[in-house]
Amino acid sequence: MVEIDIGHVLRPKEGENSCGDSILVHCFPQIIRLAVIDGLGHGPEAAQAAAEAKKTLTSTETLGGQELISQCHNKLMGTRGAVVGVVDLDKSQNMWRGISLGNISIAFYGQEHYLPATNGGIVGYNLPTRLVSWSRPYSPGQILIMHSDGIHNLAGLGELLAPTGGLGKAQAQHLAESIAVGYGKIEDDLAILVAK
Ligand SMILES: [Mn+2]
Repeated sequence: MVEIDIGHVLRPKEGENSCGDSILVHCFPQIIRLAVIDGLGHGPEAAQAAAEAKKTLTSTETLGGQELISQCHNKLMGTRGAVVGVVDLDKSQNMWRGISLGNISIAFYGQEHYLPATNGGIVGYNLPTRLVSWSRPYSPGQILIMHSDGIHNLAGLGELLAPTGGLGKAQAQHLAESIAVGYGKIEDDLAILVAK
């Protein structure tokens, strides 16, 4: 049985009340959908684009990959647009499936380091004609980290998160908070999601 521990941190840039970044954790019957969204720019209009993307991502379990992103793209037209990273954990098949556009980082740490392929483009603004998605078997011990560009490059994190590293055994929420404090940019909205 798949059991994952999820933690996340979301906060606006300094001096802003509404956050243009957004985080989604949604349990469908078969899949757990995780997403990090960065609405373009900052403030209420960015937040509105992110909210629209979040609404679409929770509206369908059966659509995935390119079709799901295309649906988001249609719904976000007329908004600021957003960059989006979506990862589904399929509990019946023990598989991760993901797709991402733009500046959303997705990486697996733990026993092995894996960086899924990503795509260019902005949801609601310009979508590549062909989008690359990926899949990967689920196994205990994996640490999935997804974040917006409100987090600096996580160089060196792999060693800390290795089974023998200092943070490898930490709870997901503790990891998300430690990374937000250590690597977050105060001049940008910030979203980080950790699943392990
Ligand atoms: Mn940003």
